[in-house]
Amino acid sequence: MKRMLAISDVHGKIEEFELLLEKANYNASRDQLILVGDYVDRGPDSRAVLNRVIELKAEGAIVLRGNHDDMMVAAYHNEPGALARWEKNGALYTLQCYDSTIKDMTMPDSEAFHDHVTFLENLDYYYETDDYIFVHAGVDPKRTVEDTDPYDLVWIRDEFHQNYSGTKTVVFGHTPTPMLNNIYSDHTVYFGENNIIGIDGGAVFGGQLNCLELPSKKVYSIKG
Ligand SMILES: [Mn+2]
Repeated sequence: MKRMLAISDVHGKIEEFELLLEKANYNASRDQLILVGDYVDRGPDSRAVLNRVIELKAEGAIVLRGNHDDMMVAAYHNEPGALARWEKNGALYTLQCYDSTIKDMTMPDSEAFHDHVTFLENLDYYYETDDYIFVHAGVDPKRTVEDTDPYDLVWIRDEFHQNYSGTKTVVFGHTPTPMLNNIYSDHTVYFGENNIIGIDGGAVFGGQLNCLELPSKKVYSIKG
């Protein structure tokens, strides 16, 4: 049986991402890598992360969407309010990876940017196996994952964390684990009693990038 390796919320941290794949000894022919969204914003090189994620997908990784990825797609298509919302969430660093002269929220006139948006908008929101659901933020606890609004799949927090009661284990990112562990300095993976596993170690906020190995529940991590 293949190892499953789940990583979330890379947020432009290309160096830490590469180190983590190495530390977990990731091998595309032996392992199933599952990336749980939020490749862009806040960190130093979202463009490099997306280039790497595109390669990893071509080699067999399952690549899911996060709320930051969704915000980038919505801003590109000039949806109402999307630009202001994305700006508040660290977008300027992302835009400057494509055009270093950008000082406001101008969309880069760049083929790479266009290609990356196209890549992101074609990603799935969740991946389900017999035992697990992988999703960026969580599921609506009153619904099945397939009936959960995509908005909730990438944004939900407490309602899911507190009320999920399904039999499949949900592996998610989005909410940094200090908030789940209820200890400000604890960036380790959160194993909830209600079959939920939070893996976002808040690397971009001075925490760590985590990789959860399944079914062993072993964790690899790199300091952010
Ligand atoms: Mn997120």
